[in-house]
This record gives sequence, C-alpha cells and structure tokens, in this order.
Amino acid sequence: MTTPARPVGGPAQPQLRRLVTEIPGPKSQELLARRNESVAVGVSTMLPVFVTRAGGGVLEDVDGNSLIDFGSGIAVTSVGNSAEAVVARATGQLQRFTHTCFMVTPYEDYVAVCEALAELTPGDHPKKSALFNSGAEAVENAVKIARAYTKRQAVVVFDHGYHGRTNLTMALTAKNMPYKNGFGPFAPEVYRVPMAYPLRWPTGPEHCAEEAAAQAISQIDKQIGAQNVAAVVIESIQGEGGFIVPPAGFLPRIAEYCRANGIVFVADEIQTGFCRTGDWFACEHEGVLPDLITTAKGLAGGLPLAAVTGRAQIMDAAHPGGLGGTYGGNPVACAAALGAIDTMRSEDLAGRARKIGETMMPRLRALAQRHPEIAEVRGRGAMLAVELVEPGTLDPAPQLAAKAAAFCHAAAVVVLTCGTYGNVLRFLPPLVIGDDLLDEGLDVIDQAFDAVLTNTKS
Ligand code: PLZ
Repeated sequence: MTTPARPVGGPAQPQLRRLVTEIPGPKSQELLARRNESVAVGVSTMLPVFVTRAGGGVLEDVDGNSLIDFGSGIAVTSVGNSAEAVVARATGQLQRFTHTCFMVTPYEDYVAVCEALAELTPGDHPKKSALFNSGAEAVENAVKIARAYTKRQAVVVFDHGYHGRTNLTMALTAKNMPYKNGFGPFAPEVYRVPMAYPLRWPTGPEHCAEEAAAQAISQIDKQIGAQNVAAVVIESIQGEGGFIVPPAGFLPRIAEYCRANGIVFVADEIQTGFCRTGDWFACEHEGVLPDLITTAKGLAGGLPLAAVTGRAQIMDAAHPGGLGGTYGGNPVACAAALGAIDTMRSEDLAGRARKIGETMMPRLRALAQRHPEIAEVRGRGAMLAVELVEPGTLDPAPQLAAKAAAFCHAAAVVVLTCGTYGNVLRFLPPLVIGDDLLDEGLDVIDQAFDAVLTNTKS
C-alpha cells in the first residue's frame, strides 16, 4: 500500500491511502458547519474533507485520513502539491518582496516566465505574452487582443466548451447550469457552433471530424460572415464539457479556416496545457499552430497565474496600457511558475503523463468491457475519463457518475465528474504520483463500478 515519496512530490509525506474515520470525518464535519455559516452557497464544495497537507499523490485531512488524489485541484498540481522547486522559488521570492505591480515597477521573473512561454508553446515565430491571475482572465484578454488586432468583434466558440465564469467567459461557456443560470445578460457578439463529439455524432464517429468542421464553418460563413470574426476560441481537448477529444482532422481544419480568413485561432489550453496530455500542449498532438494560446492551472504549481501567449504582432496590437491588472503576473506566482516549469522539464513530466495514460487506459477499457454503462473511455495522457449512459442507449446516466464518485470518495480516492450531462467521471492525477498509488486508485475505481453498476456484459 505504500510508495516511497517521489523527490519532487513536496514535503516528505507518506504516500499512502489511509482511512481512519468515515469521509468526511468529525473534524471536517465541524469545519463544514462553520463553512456553511460563513461561505456563500454559490461556492460549492464537491468533497468536504478539509485538507491540512498534500504532496506527491495524496491529500491529508484534519481527521488524519490520507486520500489518493486523482483530481490535482482540477488539473493544477501537475508537479505535485508544494513541489520542491515551487516551494523553494516561491519562498525565496516571498522573503524578498511580495508585490510591486508589474505595471508600476517590474521584476525579472515576469519576463522569465514570458520567455519560457515563448520557448515552450508551439511554433518558432516571434512570440510575446501577458500574464494574469486566472484562466477566465486570460481568455477575456485573448479576446480583447484578437479584437484589437483584427478590428472585428465576433467570437466563435463550440458546443460543450468551457472558458470561465466572468461575464464575457460565461457567454463563451456553453453550459447553463451551474455556470450561467440567472446571471445574464451575457456579452454580445458570441456565437456557438457544433463541436466534434465522436460518441454523440449522429452519423457516427467516423464522419464526425469532417462533418462537424463543415457544419461549424458553414454556420460561421452563413450566420456571422468570416470577415466579422475576430477569434475562434477552442479547447484542444474539452475539459469541463466532458473530456471530449476532437477526432483527428477537426482542429487542423478549423485552424486552417481561421488562417485563410484572417481569424485569430485561440487554443484554450488552460486545462490541457503543461504536460497534462503527454505533450507540453495538447494542440501539438496534431501539429496545430495556434495564433494565441491561453494557459493557467498547471503553469504555476498551484499559485494563481495565467497567460496569453502568441504571435508578437497580434499580442502587440493592444495599445500601451490596454492590458494589465493590479496582480497580473504576481512575483510569487511567477517564481512558482519557474519552479514548476523546471520540474516539468527535469522530470520529463510529459513523458510521465504518457506513462500514466498507458497504465490507466487499459484498466479503464477492461472496466468498460465489463460494464455496458460505460459508453466510452477517452482522453490523452493523464487526462482520462469514462462517459456513463443507460445501457444500450446514449442516454446520459449522471446518477451513475455521481454514485461511482461517491464510492471513490468514501474509499479515500478523489475523483471528479464533468460533462454537459454530468455523466462523465474524469481522472487527473498529479503527474508525480507513484505507480503503486496509481494502481491502488484504479483498484478503488474498479470496486466502485462493480458496486454501483449491477449490469455486466457476458
Ligand atoms: N478554460 C479550458 O478548464 C477552468 C473550472 C472550475 P479559471 N476549469 C475549471 C469551476 O467550476 O469554476 C478553465 C478551463 C478552461 C478556462 C477555465 C477558467 O479558468 O482559472 O477557473 O478562471
């Protein structure tokens, strides 16, 4: 049951699953009662175990339980929690200064992060970056920049897409509940087109890439006019929408259409970026070259930092002073990002993500063989999911996803759900998780499905 802590996994901490109370335990329940009195209802909590320490592949709670982490705080702690290099660099920075505001008096690490982004993102054309605090802010700024560059207004997004919770990004996000309901009016000049979703494509997955791209392009041409479109914004693999992997050919076709029509192609790599899918960025898988790329989450090992990176001539289209924010590119977050990037490089975490996928994928496929409720196992690298349906149909079965997740949680394995229909169980382990913990987490997932899904394929 134990795995030695990996060196980059943060504070020396036993790498094991340990249940000493029910989940949530009594101390967590006390804190939950306080939370419910003081924290707004709108901010939800999926699993109310209050964390005291985390590192490698585990989260420890106030009751002394140790949970296997298959969530990474929604794809953030890819390098592990409190990863050594992140802590060292951020601590050093904390001791030197915490803030000056880059727009007032700058500091080197902001520049170093932008240099690293230019180097790591696809393409060897001249690139520039601007730094922000959250993914949503990065996406908003990518739209601002694309509008300034093209002098056009329309923004095209896709079914099932997720881009954030601010006013503009709510408009870009597809799903009403819980993200948008009652929060309108939404920003204008946002248009949604079909997404290539192979499992649910009416004429079958083999036609999906071509037909979905043709439909999307035809809608843009007929309903908006390419000449009015500033940007097409798309996740290279959709995250919150259900880990929907676009079939081969779809992204290149959309990117090509953008190039031919002077539209800024924005890859939202906030969830997929920084080694998660086995490449530095998921768009590299098909050699797609975005004009702008938005990143956050994995970039800074748990500190809030986000970026827009892209072609220098596009990035420079916003006038001096047109982009920014008090905290954007905070020095502690930048130091953390440099530590996280060093770790990803030195530990080859992209390779590790591929290895995790090679371990998990066959186990999940074997599970799908046993359970007809699993309509599809999909994802790439360490970004994997199963979609649950009523057997023999494509009717979403969100209650099964919820039950399987609840079983895992009770057994001290943190898994998340997602999907437009809430019927997808997703797995996002830290990339530094040990093999033993990975296997043990998979064992628990097996048990969860065996317990929750009564049907079995003969
Ligand atoms: N773009 C592709 O995945 C954030 C959302 C969690 P922020 N995804 C997690 C929730 O319910 O709020 C995300 C993303 C993609 C943009 C964002 C937004 O990033 O840092 O949450 O603003």
